[in-house]
Amino acid sequence: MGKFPKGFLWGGATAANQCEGAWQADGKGLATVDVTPFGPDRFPVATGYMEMLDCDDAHFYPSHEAIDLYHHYKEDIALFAEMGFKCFRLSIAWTRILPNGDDAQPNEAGLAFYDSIFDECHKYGIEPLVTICHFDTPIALIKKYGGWKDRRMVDAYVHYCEVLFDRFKGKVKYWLTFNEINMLLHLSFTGAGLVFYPGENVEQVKYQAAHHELVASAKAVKLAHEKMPDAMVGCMLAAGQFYPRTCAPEDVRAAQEADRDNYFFTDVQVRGAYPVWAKKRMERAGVQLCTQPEDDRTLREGTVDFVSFSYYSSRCITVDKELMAAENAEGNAVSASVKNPYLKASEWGWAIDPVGLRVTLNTIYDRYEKPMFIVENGLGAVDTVEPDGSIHDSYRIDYLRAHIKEMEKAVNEDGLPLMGYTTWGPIDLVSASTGEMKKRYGFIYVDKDNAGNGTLARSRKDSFYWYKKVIASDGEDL
Ligand code: BGP
Repeated sequence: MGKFPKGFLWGGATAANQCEGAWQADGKGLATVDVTPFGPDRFPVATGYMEMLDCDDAHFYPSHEAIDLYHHYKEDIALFAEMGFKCFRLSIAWTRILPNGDDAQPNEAGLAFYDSIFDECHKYGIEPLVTICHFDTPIALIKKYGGWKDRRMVDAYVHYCEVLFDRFKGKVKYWLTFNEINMLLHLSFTGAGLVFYPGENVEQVKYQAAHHELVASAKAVKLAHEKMPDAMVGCMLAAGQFYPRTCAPEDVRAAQEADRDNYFFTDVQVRGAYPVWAKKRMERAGVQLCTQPEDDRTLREGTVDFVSFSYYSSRCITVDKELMAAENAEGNAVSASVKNPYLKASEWGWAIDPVGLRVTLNTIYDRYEKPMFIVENGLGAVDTVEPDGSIHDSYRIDYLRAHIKEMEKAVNEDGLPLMGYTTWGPIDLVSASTGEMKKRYGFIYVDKDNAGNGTLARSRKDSFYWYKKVIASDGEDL
């Protein structure tokens, strides 16, 4: 007697670039992450990306080895199976399949690698959930086109999808078109391989790129349905409700507008058209979207089957400029926000808000009335290995337990349709925002440090045994 619907997909989620390593193995080409260094200049936000693309050896690039899942996948999937995973969310590295992003012939070694991964999953009855593009635009396409600002990226992506669908139909039923598509507006290089040239209207470039990704996503959904009638294709949003810092109507309005940064993309992916406010927003920013006559129809015909999202925290917004300036002084936040005085935060300053997960689930359902899937949730924390090798990560268990409780209420008290729950980084991996190893999310510890040292040995943390119990009892035994 579990607390979740039959077939609920419990599991964990990863991204190729944060765990596979083997950055040049078996014909793989370069992607954005391979030239994203460790340290403060990880996310260049001004112009001048181009010189980064030469992959200067003076830097340390965490994704080059990562946790070497490329050579450890059997061991790692066996550990997921031991926890009782029903689902493993992973991404396919575009440049393992098409090293230049748009090669006519795919790289057989890359395809074979994912074949083995899927076979290994099915051996244990684990359903793969595949993100087609997770923060790894091919460098060759950036050099050629400047990333997603160029319309030709749509064809390259659709060609890539065609290769994947033809090869993996029958092995993969659940697909996501772009990871955290809304991050394009904030982490433009990571999200969409965007390179800005001096004098360009940054907003114009971002929204144009967004349009191309939306068209590409819609085409992928349609193609997936044509090639795999059983397929379920979802969008993927970095979610987390924006709260007004006070009940001043101006703060409430500011929060509504901030939330729209999230829903800009999903509104199109779920409803099949731009909402009116989005058009006005672009107009105000001086954006003139360059479109093709068939785009409206493409967007309409390519709506997703479900809405998936990551949830780590909620955010607070205010119109109080001084407060905003004071709290965002370091300028390293993904999107500007202020502290919520009612919430504690992680060591990396991310507010911990389990109730916010229930709020977010309800907001998304009210807006779309589609099945939902929580495909990322978790606590990034520093773990201590005891002399006997054990790792007592009660803080991680507390975080996840509190979130699962709220998710359960959303399902049983609010009646929301939830397909599954995959925690972020079930095995420690490289952090996307910082490049660190010490920001760990895993149930499985990996012996590797920020400088890349370590044996890569895997070991079970306390949370490993806890999550196994949660899955076995279908959420009953928390
Ligand atoms: C999401 C990304 C993931 C992941 C996660 C945790 O934004 O989809 O790739 O890394 O955040 O973030 P971080 O690794 O920065 O702690």
